[in-house]
Amino acid sequence: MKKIFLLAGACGMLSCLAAEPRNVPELMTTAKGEKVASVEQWEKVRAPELLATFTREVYGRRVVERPPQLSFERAEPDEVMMDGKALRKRIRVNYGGKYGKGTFVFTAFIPRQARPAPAFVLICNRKAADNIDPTRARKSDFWPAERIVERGYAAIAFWNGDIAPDWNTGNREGVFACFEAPGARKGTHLWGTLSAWAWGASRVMDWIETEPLLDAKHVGVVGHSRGGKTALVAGVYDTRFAMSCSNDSGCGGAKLNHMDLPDSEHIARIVRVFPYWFAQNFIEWANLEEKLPFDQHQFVALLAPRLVAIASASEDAWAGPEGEYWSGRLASPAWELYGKKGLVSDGFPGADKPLQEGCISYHMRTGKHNLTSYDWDRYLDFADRHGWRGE
Ligand code: GTR
Repeated sequence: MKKIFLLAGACGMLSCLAAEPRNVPELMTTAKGEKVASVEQWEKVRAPELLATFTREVYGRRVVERPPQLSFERAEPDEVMMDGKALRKRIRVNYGGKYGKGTFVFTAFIPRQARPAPAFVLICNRKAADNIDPTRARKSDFWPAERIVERGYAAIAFWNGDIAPDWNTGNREGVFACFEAPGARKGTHLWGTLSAWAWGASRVMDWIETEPLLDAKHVGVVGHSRGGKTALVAGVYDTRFAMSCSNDSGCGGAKLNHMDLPDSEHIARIVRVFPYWFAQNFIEWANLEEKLPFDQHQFVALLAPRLVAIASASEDAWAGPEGEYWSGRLASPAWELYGKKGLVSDGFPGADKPLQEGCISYHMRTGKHNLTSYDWDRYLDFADRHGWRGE
């Protein structure tokens, strides 16, 4: 792959090798070659064009959004927990389609306060019993639910594997099996598993809209790694999410493919190991990064004018921190169309120097590939900053 690097200032291990992306596909030029100069042109022409591209080439076409057969019930009685600070709800989502029925249970810890609480929905891609334990006997920094509640937000979580297993089942399991005829995927660009997990987050959102203790206008969706890719997908395909938090999402998430970051994951590798995460068309783009006519800054831009938080970790070269940062930078013109600021920054920041001035937050935490309370605190700060607690 051709390397066109610009050496930037020598500050910090990653930034002294900092590259600037080159030959990145245009964000603000339509397929017909017109410059996008208004919100109307963006919303009517350019954004739909990009959404169609990402649906066809990367994440796949969903065969269902909110299914007609959808209901919620209490999986367990509500319980006051966390020393009286939270009301726990365990909700079972039941859904059905032409080919079968599905169900999953999620947990919500809602702060006991007078006004409806803003919320964060975690798409948990790690072992549920250890990381999103509804009894709180096991606590994990991956989902610091007590801390989230203490800061005035509801902590909601579900396990991605309950929506669709994280392996290639064709369409024999999970949500796919309810809505697709057996064998229907051949030669199509139907949704991959990332899109299916994001669909699960939207069903949780369906419930949030029915729950008077929650403020459905201020709900963020959070995910780490494969979940971080999913959090972007969730926000792009469901505009009810007011914030998408994409933690260490890398290739297929926030990382720009056009940046040649040799230690990071590339398309050839991700589609070899995880072909089922994506539309089958994405496989064809292996080793063609330089020729890709689209890139992830355009996908991030589809979240405008809502809030986006992109996070990296300093020892997570596999996810490509600079590539994650740059998709935020290059997505920013979409926010500017709305008279807002995107990612306000004059260069790739060092570790633990969060950038939160505009509507795109970026931070790189010192440490390894992980979601920690440091990251959560940045997401909560960002929501506070935008008045989510109504103060
Ligand atoms: C890796 C994969 C990454 C990332 C990660 C994870 O194996 O290459 O794209 O998603 O898994 O989800 O932890």
